[in-house]
Amino acid sequence: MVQATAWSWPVIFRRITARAQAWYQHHGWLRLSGVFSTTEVARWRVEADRVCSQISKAADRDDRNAVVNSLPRTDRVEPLCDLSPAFLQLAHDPRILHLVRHLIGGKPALFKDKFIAKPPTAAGYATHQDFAYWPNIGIPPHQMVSAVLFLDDATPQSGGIECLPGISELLTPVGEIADVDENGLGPFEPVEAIPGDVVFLSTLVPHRSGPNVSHQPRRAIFYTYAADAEEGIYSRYRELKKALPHRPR
Ligand SMILES: O=C(O)CCC(=O)C(=O)O
Repeated sequence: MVQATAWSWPVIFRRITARAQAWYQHHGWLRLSGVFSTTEVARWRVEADRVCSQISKAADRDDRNAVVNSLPRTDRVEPLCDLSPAFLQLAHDPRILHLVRHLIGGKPALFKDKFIAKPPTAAGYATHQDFAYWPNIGIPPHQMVSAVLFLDDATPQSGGIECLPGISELLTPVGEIADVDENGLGPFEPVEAIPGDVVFLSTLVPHRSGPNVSHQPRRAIFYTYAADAEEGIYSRYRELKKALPHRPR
């Protein structure tokens, strides 16, 4: 069942309401329902399958599966847009850019792009704040946001994301790429979503997800944007990421 904590967002462009903005500021996450149509989502599923079959043959597969500070994950493709003109176009879809602009102010520039397939049995993610994973990027945390576009139902069973609301600072030492010690923290809010929904995650919201114990995949595309960023921020992050620690298999 999908929670009531979602704002519907008709296809006609509209500002995010003041209430929804206030929710985002306080909770660090926001779900907008019905941003994309079922037809659009159906096309993304086909495209995601194509990208995944291409990546399984690609020479750079290991780099794209690498996760900073963690074991690689074969169900993850990063970067994504260079493999798919459709997903590059989607990253610049006026609906997304319009919403992002309202949340972070300033002109959104794409900073990071990835696809997570999360098929049945795939593991979850430990509690972390994304900002801790981007040391030395030089952009204040409130000027960045991630938009998560769901291709499938995200539920507690399928490995949906859970967020800890009300946190506006790093819970780990500055400059250290570390996950959050969740002892004593809580409660987390499950962020359920259906295909076509977009969930925005602030860079400081502590979040985690469980394994996918359902029989369906929980596919999602993650685009991260920075407001009024310098030209070349996307390539600068890619260079930075190469130098960050990855755990060997
Ligand atoms: O897709 C998930 O289950 C969580 C992924 C996540 O939190 C991340 O990549 O930062």
